[in-house]
Amino acid sequence: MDATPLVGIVMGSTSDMPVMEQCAQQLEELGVPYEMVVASAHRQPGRVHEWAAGAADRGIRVIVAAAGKAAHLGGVVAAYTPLPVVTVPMKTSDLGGLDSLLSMVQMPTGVPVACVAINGAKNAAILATQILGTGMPEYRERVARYKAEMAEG
Ligand code: RP5
Repeated sequence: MDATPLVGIVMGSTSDMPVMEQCAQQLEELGVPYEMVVASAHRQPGRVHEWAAGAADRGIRVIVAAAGKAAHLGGVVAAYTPLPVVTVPMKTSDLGGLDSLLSMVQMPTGVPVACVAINGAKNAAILATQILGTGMPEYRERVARYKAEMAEG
């Protein structure tokens, strides 16, 4: 998409990409411009800092952060930005994603993140669009249309 990205998707590893492509696909279907990067909180903390700290100034309005195992990415991103952060816990081979889920939701007071289901990449896209819709009526309309289509079955 050519328009300035409104949603920033960040994930901890290229191994998260097959799941997070579903988030990108859903944003495309809703007509939301996005950018997508791989940056690990543990392996590339400097890259995460730079990306998250500059996101708001680049025009990003909502961040979606996906990671697995000791999934600190969403929390670290939230530490560096005033933007809302929606996290996606990745399903893992050892603990089924419960490790990712608990790592994400148990944030300390003062630094909240939202969290969707394990591998809930599509829902992260819809929630991000709903957040955009609070201030941008065209996105509220698109979510309303999406819900109406779901109701029709
Ligand atoms: C996390 O560790 C990533 O988000 C990924 O879900 C998990 C495994 O990463 P790889 O070892 O596949 O790179 O940081």
